[in-house]
Amino acid sequence: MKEKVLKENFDTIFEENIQPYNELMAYYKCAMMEVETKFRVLNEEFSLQYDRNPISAIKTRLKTAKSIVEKLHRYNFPVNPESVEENLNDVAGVRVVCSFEKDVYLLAEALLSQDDVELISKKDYIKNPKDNGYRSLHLIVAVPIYLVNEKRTMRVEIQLRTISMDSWATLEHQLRYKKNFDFSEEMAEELYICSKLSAELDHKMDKLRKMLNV
Ligand code: 0O2
Repeated sequence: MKEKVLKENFDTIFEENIQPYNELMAYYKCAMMEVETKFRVLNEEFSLQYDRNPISAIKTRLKTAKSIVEKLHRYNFPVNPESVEENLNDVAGVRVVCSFEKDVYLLAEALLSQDDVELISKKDYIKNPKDNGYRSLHLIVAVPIYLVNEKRTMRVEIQLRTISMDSWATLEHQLRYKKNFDFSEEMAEELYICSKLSAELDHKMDKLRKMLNV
């Protein structure tokens, strides 16, 4: 039954509302590109200032229609393009992998100080890691995109993390996916210990950064 309802809504979003849905996805893609460019510009400027790159990698992703529909269902929101825009913050995602923990905060601050970037919400899982050990700085921002005849404001989810936070999260995600969310207590404990080691690595690398004054 649940499968059937999901499929019907999936068809609705795809077949009856294909045009507005496609348009909305194009707007999210533009917003994602805007945010990515802002980070690339900051990286250029910072690399001149500090003679090193604060950004190691930038990854972008648009949520698939399937996971959009699943999320709307999970929170009992209506399944239509208006509801996507009103209720979901993470359709467009930008992940910024930084060299050092300090860079995470420098970049977040620099982005948020731009007058066309509005902060909607912030979750600091670096200062307050999740119970499983997950660390990252999450921002939801609203940015303008300029179309031929209008200006629209779109929300983008930004995840900023260090290389070591990123490798922990990537591997944890892979393992969780394989185990279908069902970690034994022992495995969860091992992963937690790994996250502590990853935090220690960040702190040691940061000490070296400070010693070199970069
Ligand atoms: P994907 O495919 O990366 O997008 P919700 O968005 O409803 O799940 P909330 O509280 O708004 O809930 O989300 P939160 O905690 O800010 O984090 C959402 C995203 O952060 C996740 O997106 C992951 O990308 C990442 N994340 C959060 N917790 C963990 C974790 O424990 N391990 C890993 N590896 N990543 C995490 P999605 O939608 O799950 O997936």
